[in-house]
Parts: sequence; C-alpha cells; structure tokens
Amino acid sequence: MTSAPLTVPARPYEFTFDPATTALVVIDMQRDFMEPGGFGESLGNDVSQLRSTIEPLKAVFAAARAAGLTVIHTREGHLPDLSDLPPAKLNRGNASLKIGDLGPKGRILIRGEYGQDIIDELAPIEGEFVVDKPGKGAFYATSFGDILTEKGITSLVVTGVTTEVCVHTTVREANDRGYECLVLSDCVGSYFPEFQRVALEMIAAQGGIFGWVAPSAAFIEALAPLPAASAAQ
Ligand code: C5J
Repeated sequence: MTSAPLTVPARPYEFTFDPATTALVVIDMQRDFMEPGGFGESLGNDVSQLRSTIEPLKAVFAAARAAGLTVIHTREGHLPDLSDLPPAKLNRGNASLKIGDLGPKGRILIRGEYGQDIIDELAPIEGEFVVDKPGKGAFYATSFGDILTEKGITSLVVTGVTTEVCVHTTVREANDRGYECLVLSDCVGSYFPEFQRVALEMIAAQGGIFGWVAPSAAFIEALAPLPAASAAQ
C-alpha cells in the first residue's frame, strides 16, 4: 500500500517520502549514552551534551505515531557472556568502566541491564520494533534489514545518538543498501559540537552523498500540515 508522497524542505534539496514506506529510526537513546554512570561517561564524555535531542524527539514520536509510521528503536549492547564482543572493542578507549563491568546502572552496555535500556522519556510503545545491535551500525548482526524488507520500507528518517558514530554508520550502511535517509538535525546528538556540525554537513554534501538533513519541525509539518488559516498566521 502506498499513500501520497510528502515533501520536506531539506538540505541539499527537498526530501520526498511516502509515509507507508518510511520508517522512523531511533538510534541508541539509551541510559548508557544519555545519563551519568554509563558507557558514554566512562569514556570521558559530557553526557549532558545529548539531552537537547529529547524534547524534539518527543514531538517527532507524536507526529510519526499519529501518522502510523513504522518506528524502529535500536540499542547498542552485548550478550552477558560477551561472546559477541570483539576484544578490539572491549579494549579500546581507556574507559574507566569497560563493557561488561558493573556500573551504577548495571553492567555497562550489556543487554537486559537497566543502563542499556532506552531512557524513560523515549520508551518504545506497543507495536514498535526494538533491535539490539552489537556494533555501531543498525544492519550488522541484527534483524534490522529483515524488518525493513518485511515492512516494505524504502526511506528512513534517522534520529538518535551519537551523530558521528552510530547514526552515521547506520546512514552509510543504509545508503549503500539503497535506502533514502533523512536525518533530523535537532534529533541527533554528539558529545562534540564540532562533530555534530561536520557530521551533518557530510551527509548532505556533494548533492546528498549519504542523504538529506532537515530540522524536525519541517518533517512534522510535512506529516501533519497546518490548516491553511493557522499556517498563514
Ligand atoms: C557510541 C553510539 N558512540 N550509539 N555509540 O559508541 O553512537
């Protein structure tokens, strides 16, 4: 089933999508990255840098759910026995707490732990997909690609954290597989303001080499256009 295509003013040019074949993808909005005491902080990051994404994401959730979009959340994390954790990832980063160590919110980045789960503000609701992934990209060693195929998805609206790591990896993986990706600039976050800016520029550069970039308000307005009277005010 298809519906009428919608357009979003975006960089480098308008993004056109059909809500019936578009998924909202929410990357790794987990306590381990967003809150003190988790993986992100153990690597020396200021986790407060990511909090600005929460309010715009809530509004995007409301619009996407009202429009009936497929919603897919991802969580980075590993099996409790660490059998899916390459030594290279375990040993990288000089972290104060390594993956699998016990932190204040449970074992760091381990599936099923409190800290590895999605923050309360953006909890998935019934009918939405939650994909656990051992890597940075959503496709590697997951059911993500199968879900997209089963649901007939061709376009992704990508949000989450962090912009230059898991968001970028996922967008690049998706782009190589033929998906059209729109990244919502205020719904993706980085611990590093300069990485945020450059990572977004890299997506839309060269005529949209990896995809499109737009603020969330433009996407929400495309999904639910304002009535003519109030739009004119
Ligand atoms: C990181 C992620 N930054 N979700 N993971 O290690 O971006």
